[in-house]
Amino acid sequence: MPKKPEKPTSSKSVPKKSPAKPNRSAADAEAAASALRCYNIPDYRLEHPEFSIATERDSTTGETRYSVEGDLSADAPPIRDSKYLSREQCIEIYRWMLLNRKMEAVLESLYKQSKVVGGVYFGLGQEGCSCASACALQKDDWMGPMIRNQGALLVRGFSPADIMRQYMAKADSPTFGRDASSHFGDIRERNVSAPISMLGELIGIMAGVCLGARLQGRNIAGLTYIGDGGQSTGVTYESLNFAAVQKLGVVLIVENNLWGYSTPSDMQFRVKDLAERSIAYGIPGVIVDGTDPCQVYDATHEACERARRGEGPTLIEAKMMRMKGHAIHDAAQYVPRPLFEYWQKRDPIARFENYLVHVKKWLTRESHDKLVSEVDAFLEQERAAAEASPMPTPEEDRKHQGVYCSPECHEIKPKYGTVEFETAKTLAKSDTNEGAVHLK
Ligand SMILES: Cc1ncc(C[n+]2csc(CCOP(=O)(O)OP(=O)(O)O)c2C)c(N)n1
Repeated sequence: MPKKPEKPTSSKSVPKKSPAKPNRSAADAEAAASALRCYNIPDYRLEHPEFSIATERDSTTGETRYSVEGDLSADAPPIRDSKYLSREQCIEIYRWMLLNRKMEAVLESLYKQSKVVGGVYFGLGQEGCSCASACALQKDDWMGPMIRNQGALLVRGFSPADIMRQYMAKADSPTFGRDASSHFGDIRERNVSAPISMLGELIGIMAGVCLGARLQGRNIAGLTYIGDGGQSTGVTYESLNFAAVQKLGVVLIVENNLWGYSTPSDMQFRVKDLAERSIAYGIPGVIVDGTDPCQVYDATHEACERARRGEGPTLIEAKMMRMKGHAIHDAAQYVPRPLFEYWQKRDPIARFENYLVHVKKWLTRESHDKLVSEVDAFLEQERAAAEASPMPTPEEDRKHQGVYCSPECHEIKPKYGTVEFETAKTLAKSDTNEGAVHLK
């Protein structure tokens, strides 16, 4: 039976409230706002830090300075046990994280030796998020990494030498020396779209990839990432809304690393948690500690499973801290030092090492140190190979036909066969897929 509409409340029946206190504290205002909020977002974190960045402008110099307001004294939380990861998988993720961090240290030293063409971007402090999320993908899924997700590129099958060659613009780098930094992918074998500089564009690409797979009769997960700054772009909204409406398997990790270049996240958005934005898209959202690989893996795994079941996108907010500047040229002097110290205690690699060696005892000190030496030795080989690679020559470069190639240059075959559209006639007779109808 339909519910009887409720009577509108007359203004007379509204109980009289005492007038709002002037100058109520920020905490009172926050509590009042929370009381109005009527949705809950699952939050896997084991701590809920409460601090914010205050902005001061120096009236004489006009310079902007930031300071932290709130309590930064808490010890780091433990790693949360994964619901899905085995001992071997945890050790594997740890190995990827080490490789990610140590490879970036090599890139920094190559840059300092003037061997890098252009800048270097780092994911320091974000390795757990990049590596654990990429580990949740299956072979048929897709990934659209951003510039800080070099760990995800490693997991998806690029070698450290590929990434080093790319930064050094070598002839045998993934883009043959045309692009420095990580603007490369592999749409044939590894299902990786290249990062796109225009922030937010990758979300639409991943939605399109998922739609393409749907039209060919399968649902896949399309994992991509966006920063706390980048998620403010219009294309982020448009793309995720499209994915939500079409139930496409986009898994969007919003890497809330507290800074978008030199702008603190407190100056970028008014919501408390960026995962709240999922409510407006009508999709599930979840908050994880981005420095805890088990939380990141579990949330991404669950989102990918939903995606593969055709249930649509998920927004995962991973909270963490960008532990270096935007790129190597940026000393991040605008970041208040206590904030670095707070997040240093939450270093994902140190905490995961402690978890594996001391909490779970899945690695002994010896087996841990052996793993670290193996990563070091592997990276040394990769560095030597990348440095030995030749620089491109004009003759060699011509073979690659320039930046824009003509249609006959090389064939891109449809990944899953040709798309079969339903016509209006056949549609009437058969169960057809909704995407194909829309395209007609
Ligand atoms: C649409 C668009 N606007 C501006 C830029 C310039 N830009 C490049 S990176 C960046 C900051 C991004 O910050 P965030 O999204 O938080 O990612 P983070 O660097 O912190 O990982 C900006 C503004 C861009 N690339 N694209």
